[in-house]
Order: sequence, then structure tokens, then C-alpha cells
Amino acid sequence: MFRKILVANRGEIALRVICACKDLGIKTVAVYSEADRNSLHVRFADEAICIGPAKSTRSYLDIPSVISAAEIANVDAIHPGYGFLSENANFAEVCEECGIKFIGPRPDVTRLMGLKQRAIEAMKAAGIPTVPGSDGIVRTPEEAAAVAERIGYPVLVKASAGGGGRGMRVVECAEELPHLLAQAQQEAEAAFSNSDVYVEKFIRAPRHIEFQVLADEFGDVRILGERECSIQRRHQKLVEEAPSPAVSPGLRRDISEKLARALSDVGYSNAGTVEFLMDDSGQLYFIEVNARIQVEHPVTELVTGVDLVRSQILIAYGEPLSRILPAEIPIRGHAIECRINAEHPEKFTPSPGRITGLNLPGGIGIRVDTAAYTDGVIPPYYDSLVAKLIAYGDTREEATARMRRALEMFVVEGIYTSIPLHQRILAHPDFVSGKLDTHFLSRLDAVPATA
Ligand code: MV4
Repeated sequence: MFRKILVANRGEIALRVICACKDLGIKTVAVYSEADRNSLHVRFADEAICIGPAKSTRSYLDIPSVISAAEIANVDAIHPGYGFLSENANFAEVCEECGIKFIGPRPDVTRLMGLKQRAIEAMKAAGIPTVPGSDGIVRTPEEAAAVAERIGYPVLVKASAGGGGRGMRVVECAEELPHLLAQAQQEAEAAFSNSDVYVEKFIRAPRHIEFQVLADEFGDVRILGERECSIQRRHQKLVEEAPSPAVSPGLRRDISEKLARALSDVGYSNAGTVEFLMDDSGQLYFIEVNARIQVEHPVTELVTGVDLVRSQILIAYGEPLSRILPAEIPIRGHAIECRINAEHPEKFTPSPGRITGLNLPGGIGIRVDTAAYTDGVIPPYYDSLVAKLIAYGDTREEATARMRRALEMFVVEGIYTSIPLHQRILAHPDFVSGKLDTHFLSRLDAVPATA
């Protein structure tokens, strides 16, 4: 087994990776910025190396600094967590050149998945349903208009290198198309140094449903069910659950079979997530692949019993899936995750600062993934995630009841958090009935805070 792994991340996910390493008897090396000197990932790793100032471009995103730390500590592998360098194919390549195993897919596969329209092409070729749209990149208003006439308005112009909604424009009619196309291209160029865009039929108020993948380095691919991630604001997910209330066992089986074949064909390995949109008729359409472990992975862990981070490490070491996973992985029970963010309750702006008092809930069916502690600081430089509160139950109703109990007993003093918002979400009749889509929160905002 690997002797020592460097964890190229911070916060709860760095701790999550350290936990998996401890379970496997692997030594860990934390890296940290000057703002994270007193963080728990530094405290619980076997070694810790400061890699630069608070600003992430000069620390957690700085490839030479991370690689230097890995060389100094003489690690066998690097786990990138999520965000930061996790989907940076160049970083994965540098690791490889330095003889350090990157715990993730091969760089060429990550690069392919990063070009959305190329990923769509690959999935389409393998029989995965995709959104009606252009075949590849659209360059001129004439080309875009021809596609839009064929599939019908409204259409969505999307950046090929995009993510998080940047470089996206909804086009309602032909008159708007030329200038919205130009806007999307300019925004894509500014954000990603790549002006390539493509066109899709715009699906109004879809559900966001994603499938969890584990693949070994020998072409064996397993799908571990799906997560429903429709409850989001400004492309930030707030609540995720597994399984999706909208996916039947038949649909799950059908998509899983097709995905396993498609991902094996492209040479995918390690953990990944395949994102789909679901329209109001219940049709799933592939949109993109995330070549990393995701924030919301715990809900899948709870309904499958599979430790996804441990699996990532074993896969990277060269273990075949047949030795990592049981022959059958039934989806059992229901899990819900609430992302507890440090944010102002009305303005939804970040609320960094010192945590002066903290009570983490527990009890049966509750898991808390966090790096927070009393007198600990949520710095302003990174994302505002304070904790992931995850509830499990035999049924969705039981998981919901446990989540409400845990939210009530979750106390964070000194900063504002999204706990009150989560309480409102879980009280909403549409949440209770599982009637979710990506506009759920805008409807919730119309409900008084006391409801
Ligand atoms: C879409 C869509 C509707 N139709 N594509 C947003 C970010 C990017 N990852 C994909 N996104 C969307 N693509 C078509 N053809 C609506 C969204 C979208 C969305 C998707 C998932 C979760 C939240 C979202 C919020 C707004 C828009």
C-alpha cells in the first residue's frame, strides 16, 4: 500500500481524506496556507508543511509549492480533494512526471471531460441521452441560428470550458441570438481563455441529478446510484439527497448500464460524477462529467455502504474494483445532506469569522463532516462551508425527521450560518413531497421566514 499521501486541500475534505488514510494505515502530509496554521487538517496529519500566503493562487493552487512539499515529504501519492487542483490535468501530469501518483483520473481523460462538447460527443457515441443541440462548437450567428431553428427556442449558449454557469446565456428568440452569442463567447474568453461555445435546447426548471462512478485502472466501471442536487442557489448546492425521489429502479438500471460502458470506453478511472438534467417529463439528459470526488459524496456512502475516498486510494494503488467492492451494491435507505455555510441569513453574503460557541449534533442516523471547532476561524479567502450535516434513515421521511432534529441541535455562535434556511427548506411542502427543481429556492424566498 502507499506509505504516505499528501493531501492537497484544506477544511473538511482534507480531514475526510486524512480519516481514510488513517483507516488504511497510510501516513499523511497536510499542506496549509498562512491563514490555516491552526486548522484541524494540520493538527491531525502526521506532518504539515506551509505552502504560502492565504490567497489560494499563492498556496493551494500553486503547483510548484504543492509539488515541492510533496518532494520534501517524500510522498507516494497526492489526493487533491475537490476544487483547487482536483481537475487540473496539468497538475496531474506534473505529479506523474515527478513519480507521484495523482489520486484521480488520467490527465488526458480529465482534459477531455473539461471540454464539455467533447465529453457530450463521447457520451452520445456510447448511447447516453444528451440534450438536443449543436454538434460541437458553434462559431457564427448564422450557425447558431440554424441550430436554434432546428431544435426550437428557447436555447442555451454554453461555454465549452465552462462551469458554474459562467459563459451561459438563455436565448428566447432569433432577434436576441447574435448579441447573446457574442456575450457568451466574450465571457468564456475572459473566464477560461477559450471562447468556444455550443448550443443546447434550454430546459426550464430541470432537476439536477448526478450519478456516482467508481472505475479501476483496468476498464471495470461501477455506478453507485444517483444523487438529487436540485436545491441550489447561484450554482451553489445547498441540499443533496440519495436516492433521487424522481429516479425509478428501472431508469437507474438503464442509465447505469449505459454509463458503465461509456466510461469504460473513454478510459475513465477513479471516482467521478456524471451530471444530468431531468425535464418535467422525467427524461434524463447528460450535461457534464466532474472528474473528482464531490462535496456531496457522503449521501452516496450512506446508502451504498461504500467508503468512496478509501476506494479512490485503493484504485490509485492499482487494486481492481472486484477486490474493493462487493458483487452487489443495493441502494438501501435514504440520505440527505445540508451544507452549513457561513453566510448572512438575508443577504446570502459570506459571514467569515471566529466560531465562539459550537454544538455538533449526533445521535443515530447523523454524520457531520467538518473541520470546525470552538475558537476556530472561518477565513474569508476560501469557500464558506462550515460543515456538512448528513442524515440517514430507512425512508426519506425518517432521514428528514432526523435532519430536522439535528438542525435544531446544531449551534454555531459568532458567525451567521445557513442553518435557519435549511430549517425552512425542510419545512416546505414541496421538499416533503420531493417535488424539486433548480428553482425551488426562488419559490421558498416568497415564503415568510416564520413559516
Ligand atoms: C442547462 C440548464 C437548462 N438547459 N442546460 C448550469 C451550470 C451548468 N453546469 C449546467 N447548467 C444548466 N444547464 C440546458 N440545456 C440549466 C442549468 C442550470 C442549472 C443546472 C444544474 C443545477 C443548477 C442550475 C441552475 C441554473 C441553470
